[in-house]
Formats: sequence, C-alpha cells, structure tokens
Amino acid sequence: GSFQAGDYGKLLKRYCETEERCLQRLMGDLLRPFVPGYYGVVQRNEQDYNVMDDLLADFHSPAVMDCKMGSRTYLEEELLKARERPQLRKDMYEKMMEVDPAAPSPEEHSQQAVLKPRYMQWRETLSSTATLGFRIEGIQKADGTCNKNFKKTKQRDQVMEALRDFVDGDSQILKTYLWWLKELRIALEKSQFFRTHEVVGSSLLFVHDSTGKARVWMIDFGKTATLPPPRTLDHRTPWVEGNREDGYLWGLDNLIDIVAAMLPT
Ligand code: 4IP
Ligand code: MN
Repeated sequence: GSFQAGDYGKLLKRYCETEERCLQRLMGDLLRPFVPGYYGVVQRNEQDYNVMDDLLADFHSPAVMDCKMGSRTYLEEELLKARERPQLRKDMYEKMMEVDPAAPSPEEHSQQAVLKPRYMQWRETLSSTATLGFRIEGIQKADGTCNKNFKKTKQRDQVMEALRDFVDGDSQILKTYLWWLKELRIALEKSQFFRTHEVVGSSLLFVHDSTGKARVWMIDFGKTATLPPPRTLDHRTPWVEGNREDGYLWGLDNLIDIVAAMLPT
C-alpha cells in the first residue's frame, strides 16, 4: 500500500503533486474541517510523502468505511488519452474476468485486455456509482475484519444493508453520520474550492467507535482537477463529455436520502 507509519497522529501517503496542491488549497477553504489537516512533504528512503492527519488516531477500535463519490471515476483526460494512444490493460481484463467472465466483449476476450475507461465504466454500472452517484469501496469493522466485496453492491436496499451492518444497527451512529453529511453538503455548496474543481475518485471516509463518536471526512485528491477559470461546476448536472461534471453532490444527495430513510421516524 501507499501508507507508512509516521509520527503518532500523522499519516504519510506516497507523494502526489495533484493531491499536494489540493490539500494546500483546502487548508484555506471552507472545507477545511472536512479534510485531513495537511503538513507538507517529507522524504523517507528517497521517497516523498504528503504528511496529513491520521483520521483514526482519536478513535478507539474504529469502524471505517470508504465511499467513492461521484457518478464518474475517471478523468475526461483519460478518455482522450485512451483514444489517442489506446493502452491495452491485461490487469483490468483479469479483474473483470474474476468478477464476471461474461463481461468482456469477443474482441476483448481475444486481446485478453481492455481499455481503462471501458473497465472503469463497467465498474461504475456494476456498482451504484452510475445509478446513485457513489459506491461503497470497503468497510473495516471494529474487530479488524475487512470487507472489500462491494463490487456488485448497486441497489438502494443492498447499500442500506451494507450501511446497517457497518453501524451494527446503531441508529444513534447513523443519526450522527447523517448530521455530518448534511453539514458537509452545506459546506460543499458554499466552497470556492469545490466550485472550481472536478472531483473524481475522491472518497468519503466514515469513522465511528463504540463510544458513539462518528465523523465523515473527504479524502483522496489524486484525481481532483482544477478547472480553467472562469469555469465552475454544480456537481449535480449529469455528465456529458466536455462538461466535466462529476456528479459528486448528486451522489451526496442520494446518500443522505438513503441514510435518512434508514432512521426510525
Ligand atoms: C482501480 O480499479 C481503481 O479505480 C483506482 O482508483 C484506479 O486508480 C485504478 O486505475 C483502477 O485499476 P479497482 O478499484 O477496480 O481495482 P483509486 O485509486 O481511486 O482506488 P487511478 O490511478 O485511476 O486513481 P490504474 O490505472 O491506477 O490501475
Ligand atoms: Mn479512494
């Protein structure tokens, strides 16, 4: 993985210039309370790292969920690249075959490879990304057990089941998450950073523990692209190639609806 133990309470993540730029800007944005604190770059064994807050440090045996936000998980620029110089990806063909041997087309079978946008789109429609604007990537429970088996979690009721299991049926935790999600939405709708960036492949990290503490943060900005001024996004308009919309807020609206519907009335 790309993580290494840093000082206590800090986390080192393999350096990425795009992520550095975003985290720097986010430190001066309204979204600051919703992102890990950023402390610059350090080098260890010739490798650079971005230093940020370890979001789990203030929890006791936390349960953690990663939700990838947005209706699109690849950049428009990757689409252009795939057209100009198509790169056959054997690894992505193999990942596809592992989940559904019927998914590749005859041509893809004969090449034993697929293009990246094709793989990413297949993942989007297999999961809830295309229909709900977010997907669950992984859940780690308090006992340390990990579940990354959400590739086919697509329907609203399947998402609810995964969420209910994540909080062990605790409505109070769900209520706290709902509160944070709504606070985040308010901040996103006002944020200068958010308006001026295409946010792709970014996740919401949900963390809670048995003390009842629960919080949500935005993480992973390696594919968050600055728009050329004066362009902005509303993050709800459906994507068509060229408009750069990412469906982030549309996904958050859906996630908020789903969590709200799980709470007793
Ligand atoms: C992965 O597919 C994820 O989409 C990665 O995104 C993506 O990295 C990988 O592309 C792709 O293979 P699976 O989750 O199905 O394994 P993330 O890093 O957000 O998890 P990018 O580079 O697009 O962020 P490649 O091209 O890195 O393999
Ligand atoms: Mn991620």
